[in-house]
Amino acid sequence: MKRFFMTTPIYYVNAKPHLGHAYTTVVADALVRYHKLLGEETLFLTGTDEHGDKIVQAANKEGKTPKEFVDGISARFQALWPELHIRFDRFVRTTDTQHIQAVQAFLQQVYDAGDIYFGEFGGHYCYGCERFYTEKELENGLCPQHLTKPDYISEKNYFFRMSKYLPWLKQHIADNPDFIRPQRYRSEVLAMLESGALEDLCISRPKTRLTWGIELPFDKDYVCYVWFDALLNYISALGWPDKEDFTRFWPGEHLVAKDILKPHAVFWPTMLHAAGLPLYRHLNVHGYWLVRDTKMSKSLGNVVDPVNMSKKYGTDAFRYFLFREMHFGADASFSEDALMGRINADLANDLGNLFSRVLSMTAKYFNSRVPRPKTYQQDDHAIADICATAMHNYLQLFGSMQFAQGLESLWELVRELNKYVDTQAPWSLAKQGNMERLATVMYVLLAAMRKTALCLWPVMPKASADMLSQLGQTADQDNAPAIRMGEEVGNLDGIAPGTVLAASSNLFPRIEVKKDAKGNAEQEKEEKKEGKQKGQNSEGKAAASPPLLPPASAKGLVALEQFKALDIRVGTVQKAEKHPNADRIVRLEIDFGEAVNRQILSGLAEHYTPESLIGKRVCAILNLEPRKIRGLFSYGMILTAGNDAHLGLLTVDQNVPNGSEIA
Ligand code: ME8
Repeated sequence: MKRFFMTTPIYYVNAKPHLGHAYTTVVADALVRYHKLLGEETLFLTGTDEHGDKIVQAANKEGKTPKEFVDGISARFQALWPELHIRFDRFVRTTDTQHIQAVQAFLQQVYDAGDIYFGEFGGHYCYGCERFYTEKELENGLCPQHLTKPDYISEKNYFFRMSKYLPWLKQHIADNPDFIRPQRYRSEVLAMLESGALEDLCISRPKTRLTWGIELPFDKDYVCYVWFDALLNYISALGWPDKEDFTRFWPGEHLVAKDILKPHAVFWPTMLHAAGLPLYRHLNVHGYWLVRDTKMSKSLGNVVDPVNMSKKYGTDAFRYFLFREMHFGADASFSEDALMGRINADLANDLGNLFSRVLSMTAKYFNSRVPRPKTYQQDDHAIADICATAMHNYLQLFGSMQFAQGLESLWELVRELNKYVDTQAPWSLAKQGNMERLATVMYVLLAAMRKTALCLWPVMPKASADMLSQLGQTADQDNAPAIRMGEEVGNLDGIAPGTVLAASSNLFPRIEVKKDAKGNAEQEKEEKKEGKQKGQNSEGKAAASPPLLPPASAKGLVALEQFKALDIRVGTVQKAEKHPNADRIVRLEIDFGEAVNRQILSGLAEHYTPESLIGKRVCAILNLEPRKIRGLFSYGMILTAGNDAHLGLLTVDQNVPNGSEIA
């Protein structure tokens, strides 16, 4: 039996999980489910990364010991994943005894082999990344991740002879084109290896500077560098060096985003090679989820909470969107509008509608029992062919991480099935009393719907189980359907005549996009009114000039279109604090009825305390180009009246919803 071992990064516990963490973990979950459908034995590992300076700082902030702090957050991660229909098998924590012992055994082995040495080192240390940078790696003297100036630190430390293995690694990547995939990341790593910027890896931190880490087995005054410790989770969780799971499941399949390409593509394979262990199968690298073209981050206040989204729109619909919207490897932008669009178009209109109409017709014509098909005609063979091609492509594309394309090919089938309903018109066949043909048409539909539901189990486990049980199949969102996917492609079998079906189905109710519909309607009315005012009376004749000319504005005239191009909206301040680097500026997080609160910086600090701003209704222009002020971005401008001596906020006198447009 083939085995499939899947990992996610182990996440830092200094922040709450967001959309990015959810995406990686949902994709890993779906891949594991996909391999289950293929009949493989699977193991799915995720976990938390709990050592390092950042954790100590975060714990201090909350007045907790590092251990109390990490216990709390790690538990939150573990509890979160099932809410997103993620079923992991093993959860590793870098503070687990088994992990600590494995890290120490690994360090000792590499040390004994002579690949760890003690030396003096001076380097540019970024506290944000918890690592040293070489001169060449810095961008204009700044850390490329945090854009801050690293501190120059010189101290004695232990080093892993990574440079010794770099020529071997380059050859390995050259010989194995899909070791790192997609291609763009493989090229990036090869360029990194060509650049000569990589040196030996500093793998220790003196305890005088940091104590929250794993002690080196050969020197009690040092702890292990957090990345060296963290990467080893992938084998410590399998019980390396001596447990059976390691021999059963290693080598595994890794999934990460591009932010941690280098540790996974360079540090980790050289570490494994130095210890004489087989390398992982593939490093699968995805892009970033962005919000309004900017990376999500706590300081920008644009972090999307996956649990909120899944509660609001349904977990499986949210999962579907993640797979459909991001082309694996590239960045994707998240917006609630796009999410609602996908739900309405793909899930409610296409898939949901197919189930709803076919099941209610089968209830009406065959008392909710699968009819026995008679002779297949050309149209039925055509559907069988489309079904075989769609499934074949879907399975192949999914297996090679092309999820969006895979779903698109499955949706070609769903749309064809809806067309087939329209062209075969079962209602007419029923009217004509052509029950033989009607039975065949309904059977073809039900059989193809079952295949579709099976294919969707990795992406939408609960919806898939619901669809299957509506089709009279035993189904469970947590356990793979008892089928062999290989045997499902290329036929319309699998649904026995006589099977009792659900009489109706309402899988994905349409979401009413009220704001848009109403907004547009009102806008239309406005434009009609304006048409008249712009020099026409109701009969379309030219109106007389206004009797009184107003005085000219000091700023001259602007066209109405120019004013209308501004997106000015009402919002409520949720959070306000002083800008850390600018005395006159307040950093606000404002709810404009969007997926996430918007960060706006405003020169209000001399007129309002941050606390007094919380809860205030404000008006702001949202579509000004973002401006960076002393390291933070502002995504809009709050409207105020007055001057430096006396200033007030513009607000509205009625309780209109957040996000209401000012026009
Ligand atoms: O780096 N878009 O942990 P981490 C997509 N502890 N994915 C994103 C994302 C975004 N905007 N932001 C985060 C660490 N991710 C280390 C890992 S592994 C041995 C140690 C996801 O909490 C993505 O999977 O910063 C990324 O690689 C990971 O979270 C980083 O998680």
